[in-house]
Amino acid sequence: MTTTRMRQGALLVASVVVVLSGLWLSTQAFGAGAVYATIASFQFTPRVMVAHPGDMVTWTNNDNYPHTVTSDPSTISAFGPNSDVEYPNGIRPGQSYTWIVPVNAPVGVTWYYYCRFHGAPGDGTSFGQGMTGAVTIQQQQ
Ligand SMILES: [Cu+2]
Repeated sequence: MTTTRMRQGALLVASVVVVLSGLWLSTQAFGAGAVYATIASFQFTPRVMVAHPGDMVTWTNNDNYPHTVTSDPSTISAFGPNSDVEYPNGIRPGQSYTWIVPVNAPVGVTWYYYCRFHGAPGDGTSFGQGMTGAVTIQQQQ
């Protein structure tokens, strides 16, 4: 291979990298991020998640019992996670529930949630009792 060809090859690789990172950036700007949590041993892990407007937040039940992801009562709860919409009898073992953060979700807001079988709601600004978790909305980077 001549030096010229090697230079051309390197240029091609560099171009592909630039295009790919551009795609990645536009995907991020579009808000197609994904955040994951698991449910096991009557706990949400991680208990506190950080997401951005437009992100998909998915909980997967790896436990042996059904659980729910139920927003605490508050002014923002109507737009928060509510697994009953998809699974009225709870998220069964092996099932996943996905909530999409509203694209107009206020940055800095925290959705507190609980499992209505094994927990109790807080006042919308703090954890309730038993199985509880929270999703905090941060600014898109
Ligand atoms: Cu539960």
